[in-house]
Amino acid sequence: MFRGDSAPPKGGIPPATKFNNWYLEVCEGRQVWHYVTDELTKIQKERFELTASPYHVGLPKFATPEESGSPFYKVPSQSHSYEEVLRKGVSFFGKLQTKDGHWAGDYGTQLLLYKKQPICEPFKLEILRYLFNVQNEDGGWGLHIESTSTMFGSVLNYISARLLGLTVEDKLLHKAKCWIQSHGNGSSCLASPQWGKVYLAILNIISWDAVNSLIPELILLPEIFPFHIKGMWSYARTVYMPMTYLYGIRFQVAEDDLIRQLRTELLPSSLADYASIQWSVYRNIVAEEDLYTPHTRLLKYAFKFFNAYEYIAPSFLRRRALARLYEVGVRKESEFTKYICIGPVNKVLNTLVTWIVEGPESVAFQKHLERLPDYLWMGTDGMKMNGTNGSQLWDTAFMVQALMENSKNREEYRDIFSLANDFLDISQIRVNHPEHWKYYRDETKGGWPFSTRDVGWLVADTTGEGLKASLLVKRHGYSLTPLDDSRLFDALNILLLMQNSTGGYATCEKTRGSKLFEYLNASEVFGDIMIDYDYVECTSSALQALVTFHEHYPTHRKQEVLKAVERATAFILKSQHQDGSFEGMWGICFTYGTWFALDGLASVGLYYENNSAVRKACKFLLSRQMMDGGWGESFLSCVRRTYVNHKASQIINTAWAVLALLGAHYPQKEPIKRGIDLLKQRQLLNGDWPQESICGVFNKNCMINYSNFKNIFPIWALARFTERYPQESPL
Ligand code: LAN
Repeated sequence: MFRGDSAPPKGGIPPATKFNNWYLEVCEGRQVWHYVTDELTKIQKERFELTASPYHVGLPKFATPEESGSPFYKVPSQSHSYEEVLRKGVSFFGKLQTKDGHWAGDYGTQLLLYKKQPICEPFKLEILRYLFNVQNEDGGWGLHIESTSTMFGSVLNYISARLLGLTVEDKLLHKAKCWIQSHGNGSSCLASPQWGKVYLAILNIISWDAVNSLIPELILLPEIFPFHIKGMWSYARTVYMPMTYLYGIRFQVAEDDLIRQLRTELLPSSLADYASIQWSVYRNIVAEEDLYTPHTRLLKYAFKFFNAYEYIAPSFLRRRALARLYEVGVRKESEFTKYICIGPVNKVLNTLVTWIVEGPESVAFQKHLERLPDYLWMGTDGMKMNGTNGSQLWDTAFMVQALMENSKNREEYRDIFSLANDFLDISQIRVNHPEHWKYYRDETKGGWPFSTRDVGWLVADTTGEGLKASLLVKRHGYSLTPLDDSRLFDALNILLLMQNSTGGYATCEKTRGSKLFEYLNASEVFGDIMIDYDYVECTSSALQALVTFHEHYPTHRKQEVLKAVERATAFILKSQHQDGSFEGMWGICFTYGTWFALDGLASVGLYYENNSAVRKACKFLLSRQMMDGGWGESFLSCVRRTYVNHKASQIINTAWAVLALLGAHYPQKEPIKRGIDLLKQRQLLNGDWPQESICGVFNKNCMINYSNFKNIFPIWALARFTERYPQESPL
């Protein structure tokens, strides 16, 4: 069962606010929640999402009388034909398309994403509801909603609840405090991993001396130096820079009563005398529950050296390093992303650094505050900070492709396509950031982001999916304003630029740094974060887009496109594991990777009948089919990097496996039909599908919720199936 979906939650925390008063407003992909207690004005009625809002907060808006007792429509659908299941699915999900053409959704992830900031009452209450909704039975919090308790999750969520006004007398907080005090082998909060220690130091609960050096001067090394931060993965680099800035100036909030109380609540009781704590002893201590990537020997030596260097760091060098960190990591990153920032972690750190450097009244700081709500999502389980400012482009591009495969009913979806095209249009990045190279940024013109254009970061595979979807709408004439050729050429240009020498594609940039960089991964909780690697998913999306582009424009940069296609195909084939599977890194896990790989290979004409790698991959999928006809993969597959069965089949895994088999032209209908039957059985009366286990992942160890996948992928699988087997009817 999906933990975040339990409302009323375990423990039965009642709704903190009136669900009817929550309204989502969207504009060019931007999603902002409002709490309105008065009658809506005319303008509000026009601006707010009157259909999607109640759905997202969990109101039974589309319920029929039988359903109304159950806020989550736990009533199976009674459809008789696959066609009917598909139609119901589309009709339901189609209604949730927002005014600007995308599908909004919950993108909750790590349980660390709350920070001290002025916050209004309904938001505060709903954040608290969420925190308690996802608290584990043992009182702690995990790294994500399905994880067992960790020090990182427990300490930061405990602090969040205290900052939001709860006292230690609160029963659930007391339990959390006991968890923290009884873990970490006597070190309690001091056994937090590096990022946790950084937050604790910022909040003045511990000293910066408990944190290993973050080496601000690294940024001053010549760019060709193998460990220059320019070579780091964009997401790691953008967090590292403001964090290192705060470390460099040893920033701490002023001590007050609350801070003093938090120190006594969180630090080990054996360390009663704060002034005499030997902080440096704790630098390398991490709770066993948290440790995923232990320090390498190289990192241990590096820390010894750099911790010693801290005592003699020349102040002129430190000043220069801090100035550069601020310029690249905070000022330009904020400007280029319209103050949204690449993700929630650097968003909050950059807001803080801007407050310190520019002051609370500064324009830059005010702009930062304006963009904080972009991350807050009001879900069925309360309010949370999303893992990015949404997954708008990603969901929309998939949905367009899913519906396109249903050729019989395509005409009926004209309005959906046309609106979605407006969104694809508005979200393509149209410019390169000024003097981007100075700030370690590459070209962006022509790319698509994962969420919204304002973020200004493109991703290789979101560019691929955005390009495919735009080309399909254009090909079928479903929009009066399809994208101009020049815009599509720009997207192609990005895809050609981003291919690595391996033939593979990474995420936001070409791979820059050496793999040796990973030896310096100090995060302790994440795997493979230091550089941008090649990924099967990114490569497959790019490959499919190149092929689709070439079908449209066979002569445009023909040789380059064909060469890129060939190299990407070779990369995918090389990535196959012995057992025939492909490991996915952004969804769970081998099912996800294998779907991407097989669709990629199918795009270049490699199918079951003519390719042994495809046959092997199909065999792998079939070996994982469960008794009930579905597929179910646990998030532990990503953590352990080997297939782990979920205890129950999952709608989304099933849809991926079915799509993969159909895409590969697997010749036998029966196993596929059993999967489709499962999707049919799980459909709810209103055409929705229930939220099951979490299905996204990043950095091996942290899961993330793609709430729209439960609709998009069953629809897509049904569309592909009914297209292939139009006469087929359910048993
Ligand atoms: C994402 C989300 C999208 C994802 C895909 C496009 C699906 C993938 O194919 C490429 C990588 C990418 C862009 C990706 C990278 C890492 C992200 C940004 C995330 C998983 C969303 C959140 C994560 C980010 C690092 C999380 C930051 C928050 C922390 C608490 C560490």
